[in-house]
Amino acid sequence: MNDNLYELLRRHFPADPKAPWLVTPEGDTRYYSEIDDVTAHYAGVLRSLGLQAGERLLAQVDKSPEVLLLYLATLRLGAIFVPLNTAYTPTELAYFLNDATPRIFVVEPRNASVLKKSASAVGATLLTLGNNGEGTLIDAVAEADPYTSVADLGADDIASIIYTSGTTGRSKGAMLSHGNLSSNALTLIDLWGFTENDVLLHALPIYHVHGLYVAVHCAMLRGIPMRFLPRFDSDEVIRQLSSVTVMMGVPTFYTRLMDAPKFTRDLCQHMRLFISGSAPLLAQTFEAFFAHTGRRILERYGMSEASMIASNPLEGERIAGTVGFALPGVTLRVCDAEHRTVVTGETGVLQMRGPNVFKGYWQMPEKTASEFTDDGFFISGDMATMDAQGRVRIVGREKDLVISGGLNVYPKEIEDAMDVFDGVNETAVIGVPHADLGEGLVAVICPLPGAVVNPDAVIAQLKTQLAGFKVPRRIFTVDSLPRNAMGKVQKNVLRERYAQAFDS
Ligand code: MLC
Repeated sequence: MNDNLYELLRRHFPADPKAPWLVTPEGDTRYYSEIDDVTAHYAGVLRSLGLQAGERLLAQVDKSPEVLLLYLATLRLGAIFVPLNTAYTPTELAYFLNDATPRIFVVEPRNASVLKKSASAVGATLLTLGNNGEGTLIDAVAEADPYTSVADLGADDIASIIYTSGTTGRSKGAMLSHGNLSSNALTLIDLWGFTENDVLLHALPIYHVHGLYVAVHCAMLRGIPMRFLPRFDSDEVIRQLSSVTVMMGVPTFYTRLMDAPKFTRDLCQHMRLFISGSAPLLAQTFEAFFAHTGRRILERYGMSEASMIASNPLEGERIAGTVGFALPGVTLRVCDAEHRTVVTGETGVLQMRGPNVFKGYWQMPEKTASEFTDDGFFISGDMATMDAQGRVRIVGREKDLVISGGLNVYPKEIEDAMDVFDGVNETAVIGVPHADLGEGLVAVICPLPGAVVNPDAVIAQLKTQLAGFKVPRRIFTVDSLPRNAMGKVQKNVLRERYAQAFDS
């Protein structure tokens, strides 16, 4: 049997040639019946450029139907798709290029001249793909011989690498196999009760597991249409809502919708399901949404290393502040530092095992080994409790991590960048409550004696190096950072001190 995920998806394409796959707000409709032919042509182009099974295709491109076709073509060839956040700067991209050593790098036409040199430095062929379907990739399609087969793969072959920031400041590439992705998607379509009558609202970015895998695979395995928005925009979501039955989003989507005057209870009555993930859904958001719409958001829990892990039930009680139960086939346990399961209800580190759990970090065998227990459980780094029924509550993080608008940010990366700025002695970056983003980034800077640090200049300098979502929105200067007896910076003290930083 061929375990290529493309083959699984293709088996579920509807027989009706007019079954829509994607519909954009401009009314551009793509059909399931077109996918096989178009991806054969895309795959033909990629193959003619030398892309082989197991090699990487790196893509930093705006969301468009063509990007999904490129993803599917890469799967089809058996190559590895590596999507990157469009906010990454050339400095950040240089790291990903060196680490992933792709055969092909696909970029927006507007970025091609800047990135050409760094692509050729690692031997990658640069292709362009614009969000209006223009670029050298598309130009080449007309010439290419289509690749009409589907590479024969095993379940453990790698389909994709998703980069996650790391506690050491260095991004790690989580390797997800065809088996990881298919098992997860097959579980979710049943768990969340997808039927042929559903229509999915897709407003998420497609460079992370949430928008690319969870949303797209669920829709495609049921052969249902997606209303495909280039980005989240409350007005556009409200316009589309009457045409859809399921929405997936991060908590920010739900708070922004409630802030929009046109978002009414009536608009939501036909909706089958609102799903939230990627960041904690505050109990107050869950309650407010219920009061506003009469609908209880279904909160689920996941991460790049394991896609979806736990979910509140479709039928049965959805409890605010919990992420529900382990997905079928996934084993969860809450453990102490020695990896022993703690007493029911006590706090420990959440560990997991199952067909969804990734194959390790790209070219980091030691790091991979240190994140798995001897009996094969992945150590998530999230602190959790589990009740006697198996219901999980995430109560904190073992890692120094901030989640802003559904995007993970590791403070160490930003601290490392600022520590070498002129006049800076040391820095600490923290996340504090932010009404829109859940957590907002705050930097606390301790200047060198006699030096003056200008917050605006720090922000401007950071923006040249780091993606915008990693740049702190507030900067405070202090004479010294609070430390404990061991000399470690007490971030909890700083989080308390600056808890109101975004109140006004
Ligand atoms: C954008 N900005 C952010 C930000 N997104 N700042 C902090 N946190 C974020 N998440 C900044 C930009 O740099 C810019 O700054 C300004 O905000 C406006 O940019 P924008 O692009 O117009 O922002 P907006 O469209 O409002 O985007 C916000 C958002 C978006 C929340 C809608 O970030 C989003 O779609 N997030 C979803 C992320 C996601 O899919 N996560 C899944 C990860 S998978 P400036 O200074 O230039 O103005 C995962 C596993 C799992 O976690 O379980 O799902």
